[in-house]
Amino acid sequence: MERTFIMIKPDGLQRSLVGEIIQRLENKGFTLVSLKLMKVSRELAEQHYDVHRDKPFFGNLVEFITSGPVVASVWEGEGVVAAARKIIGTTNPLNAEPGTIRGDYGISIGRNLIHASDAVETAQQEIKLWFREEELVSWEPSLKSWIYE
Ligand code: D4T
Repeated sequence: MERTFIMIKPDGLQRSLVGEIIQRLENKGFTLVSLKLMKVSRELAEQHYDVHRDKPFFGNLVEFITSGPVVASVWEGEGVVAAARKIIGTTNPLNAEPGTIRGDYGISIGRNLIHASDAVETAQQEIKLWFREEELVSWEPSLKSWIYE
């Protein structure tokens, strides 16, 4: 089973969208493997966004992510990495399709509510960066046979 890393950013918390966002992922049928509310250190933020280190928006991005608490989570399911990106919508919320999280709730690219890993390999690296092995809980949802054929 594939796993992905999903983080609700400080704007998602300030706007009271934590429950709504988690609900959408649960409704789809994905399984929650770990969940924590945390204040992100500058070191972790810089490591997480390392690929963007040379971009002009890097400073603001790190400031933003460290500005308030985030909700970090790990989700499991068939094709969860790509599917979660679809549920979330394109990076710029103004262009994101209605029905996606960013499409329904966002306007600015710097306030796009949520992060999800962009590939299976990235997901593995991000889960390792944000969670200790013992924080990941493997469990078998009893509804599984009603979600998967
Ligand atoms: P994240 O990583 O937050 O899930 O977003 P995406 O995967 O959809 O988009 P990304 O990596 O290209 O961008 C990371 C993060 O930077 C912010 N950003 C991005 C920004 O503030 N200005 C910009 O011009 C871009 C491209 C938004 C998401």
